[in-house]
Amino acid sequence: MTRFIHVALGQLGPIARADTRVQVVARLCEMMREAHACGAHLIVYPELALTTFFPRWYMDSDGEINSFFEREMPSAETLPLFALSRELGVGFYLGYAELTSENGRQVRYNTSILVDRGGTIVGKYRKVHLPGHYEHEPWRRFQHLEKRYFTPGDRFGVTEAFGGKIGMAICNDRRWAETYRVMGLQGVEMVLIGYNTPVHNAPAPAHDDLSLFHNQLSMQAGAYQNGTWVVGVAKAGIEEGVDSIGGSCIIAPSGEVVASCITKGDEVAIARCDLDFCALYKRTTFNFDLHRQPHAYGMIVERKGETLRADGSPLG
Ligand code: CDV
Repeated sequence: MTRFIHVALGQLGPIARADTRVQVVARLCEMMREAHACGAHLIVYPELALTTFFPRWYMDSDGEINSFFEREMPSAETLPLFALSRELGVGFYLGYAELTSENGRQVRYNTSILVDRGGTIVGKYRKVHLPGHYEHEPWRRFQHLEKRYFTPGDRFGVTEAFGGKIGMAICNDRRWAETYRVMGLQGVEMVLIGYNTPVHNAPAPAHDDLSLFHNQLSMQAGAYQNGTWVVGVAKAGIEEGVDSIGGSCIIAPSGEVVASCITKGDEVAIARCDLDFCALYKRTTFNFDLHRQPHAYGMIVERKGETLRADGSPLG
């Protein structure tokens, strides 16, 4: 039996600082309706899809910072998206800033959720690779304060949903081979990734002209080397004076792009993705059991209080 997911890219154009959650959710709902009309089962929205990309500003007051965060999901403002998901039978991936409490302390994460076709949250992921810096750096044209505003997540997992094994990552995660490989080792068949990537890279301006190329390069390599579909979705365009790349696309386990957005605004594009196509790569070129050589990679793992080599042998 062949397993297909009809996946829609739900690329967003800019969100202004003054835009309300209600306005943004209305845009997300409109795209979900369009995706449904095109036959989608799942729509993927970007990272931090409910607000402007606020880490570009230095803030000190908890009240101001927390105004960009969600205390619950669904919330009163996001409930219409969940209701529409249930009505249309379209699941979604949504990135947002999460404010929670752990041991009586407030903790902030850069989070994404996976919602099934019945409007129920079936997976949650917290961004592991947080880019940028902690303090105000006035030499930059704009700040990138993710390290200040977020605590890093601590794991990559795979959720059984939409008839397959679905993984999530967020923006900077897509540049790291480990992101795909850790989920690849769990048998992932589709990795969903939302991103906000300014064209200008302050610490490395020589890379500005390569920002779209590096986006594609990372995701195509991750797909091919792990025999998985990869769905990357941008918040694109000029937002509060900062230009961000588009380039949202769906990549097959062959590494080939099968659908992409062509604007830097709100745009839906769709592809029919055969999850069984992953097996062709997973059982041949990237048959991990047959061809990986973890003992040669110098990897060590912790298991039940013991430190072991990746092949399970004792370290000493
Ligand atoms: N939101 C991000 O994680 N952006 C980074 C930028 C700072 C390079 C990215 O990897 O696209």
